[in-house]
Amino acid sequence: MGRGAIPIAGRRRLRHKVRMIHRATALIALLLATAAAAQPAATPPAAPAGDIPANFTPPTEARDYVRREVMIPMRDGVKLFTVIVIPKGVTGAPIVLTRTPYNADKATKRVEGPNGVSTVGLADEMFFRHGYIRVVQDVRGKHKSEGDYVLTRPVIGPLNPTKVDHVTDAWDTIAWLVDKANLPESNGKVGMIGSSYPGFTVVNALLDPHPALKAAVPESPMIDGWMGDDWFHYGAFRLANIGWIATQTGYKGEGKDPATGIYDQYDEFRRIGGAAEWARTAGFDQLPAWAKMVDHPAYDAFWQGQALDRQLAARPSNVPTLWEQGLWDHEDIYGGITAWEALKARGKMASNWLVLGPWRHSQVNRVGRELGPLQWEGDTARQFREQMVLPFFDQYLKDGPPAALPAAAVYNTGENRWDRLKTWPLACESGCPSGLTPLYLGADSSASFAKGAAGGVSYVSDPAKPVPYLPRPINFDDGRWGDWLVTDQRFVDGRPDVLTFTGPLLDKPVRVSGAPIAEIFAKTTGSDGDFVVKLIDVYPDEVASDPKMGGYQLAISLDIFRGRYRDSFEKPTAIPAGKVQRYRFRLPTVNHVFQPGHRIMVQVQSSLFPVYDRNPQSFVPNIFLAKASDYKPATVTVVTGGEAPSAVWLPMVPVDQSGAKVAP
Ligand code: PG9
Repeated sequence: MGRGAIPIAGRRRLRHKVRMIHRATALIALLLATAAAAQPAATPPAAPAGDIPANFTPPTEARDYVRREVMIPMRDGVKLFTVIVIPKGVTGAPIVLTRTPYNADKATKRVEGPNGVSTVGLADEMFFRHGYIRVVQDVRGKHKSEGDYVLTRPVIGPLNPTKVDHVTDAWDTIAWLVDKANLPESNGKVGMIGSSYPGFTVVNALLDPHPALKAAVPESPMIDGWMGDDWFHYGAFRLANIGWIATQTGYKGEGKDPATGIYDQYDEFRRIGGAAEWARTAGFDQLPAWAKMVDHPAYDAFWQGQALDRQLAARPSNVPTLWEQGLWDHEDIYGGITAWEALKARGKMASNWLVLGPWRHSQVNRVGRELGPLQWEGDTARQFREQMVLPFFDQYLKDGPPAALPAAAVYNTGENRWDRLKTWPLACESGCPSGLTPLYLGADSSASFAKGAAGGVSYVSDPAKPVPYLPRPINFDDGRWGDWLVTDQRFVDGRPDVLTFTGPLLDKPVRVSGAPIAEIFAKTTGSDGDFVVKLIDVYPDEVASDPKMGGYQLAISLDIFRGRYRDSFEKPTAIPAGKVQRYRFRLPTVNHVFQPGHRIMVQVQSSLFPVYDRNPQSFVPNIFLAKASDYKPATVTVVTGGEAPSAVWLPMVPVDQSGAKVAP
């Protein structure tokens, strides 16, 4: 037996031991495997996934509407983001289209719930209820639309060398919408509606309307940015809108107001010279739209070429159009009525109607029961939407019964009711039932229908202390912007730089219906200057039904005129020092009754700040670029009576010339 040899009995014992060891090992392995199966694998912890899914979509099954988002191709290949909201199950339905720079997605997604009326919002509620397809589109270059954005893009021509404008974009959009392959639910008829900028896009569509555009409702449309809408009034620049240029053109999507770190904007703008200085500090040198503004302070070809009333007169359409304008529209008080008048002058009254309501800017799309302290007979905005717009669209888009609208439905702000008029205005310089009646300003601070002896009243207008448009502090976002035109003017009555002319206590009603004309004869020690004229209804000392109205000075019409444009809007000239000049301008339209116990008042001043920029009162070629040292006090004398009788020419009409009521 060699080294290490084991005897047989020993080998058996050994084999037995080895078997026992194998069995034990297998048993341990089995136990370990069982234990392992019962325990989770010890893998490294996963990275947290977060609670927000990539796409959370609210359920849509319960919706009573279908919402589609489409990109509609324009003729140059650019695609415009368009939302289509369809009441579920409709067929053969008319389309109501709005083209906006204010975010189509948001406008059609107010609430993402089951009810279409809440999704489209208050102004569109009636369209939804009455089975209209609602379409809202982002204009080119804004929000989700492709292409370049140009602020209030002019029509193709000298100011727009491209092949597209809002006229072609509206045409291409309508062509796409009425193609059954794209929108089988439609009846092929389109109406357009929109307020302010979206009103401007409606008016553009009328310049070369697609045949399927059957009706249009431009609400407070921006028509002439220089003459009396958003940018200037008769040459005075509206600082109130300067920030909007950055919100609108500084960003493709939602914009932000420039923040300057000063709450009281009276101080903010008073600390600088011309608006260009402010704009520089706000970064506006990056904004082409601002550069254009600064390059065109006067009513030159740039502004004339964009004025849509001129465009409409040159190519009037036959599309039935219902024009809306607020009587206290604090942004676009000029355009709607001026456009309507341009079409009237072209003999287009059979297809154009006018509605003038007691509203601030765009209030037609909200609640219209009141404006500032003034209360109306019911919700006048709703009356407009449901009793005027809806029957109008029903007639032209659904072959409904005639809407039976009067030529002009004008709210009577003195008697608190709608006047339904066959003709408008009831008094004007020529071609109206009545002419204008001068209300003379007197050297004794009177306002009288009798001309007084020659005289004058003077005040010092100091650009260092401009007349505020609201009690200070003033911030355009302080909630008072929308109602400022109806602010009680007593807060400036008595200032040494505000002239107040007051008429006698009225013993019978005085009705005014049309546009008053301010005719101020004045001299100044400066070489430029502004004139602000307010036509005011002074309430009785006590008003039992509404005590806070006791003595209220309600401006029923007011505007500003930049003196350098007295002879020509296109070519401003310096005012010869000390020489009487005439400043004649039309004030915003009124339809009012001064009641017995009230008084008629006129106020004249030389600034309205900071809604409007200050006039340096020394002539400079471009007021945007004026330096702080250019701003100088001037003594202004308003000449009264005699050969140069300053007056406000009133569109006075007999009191019984009102029409029947529109049912509330
Ligand atoms: N008033 C605004 C605006 C319109 C057009 C140009 C500039 C401003 C608006 O409310 O849309």
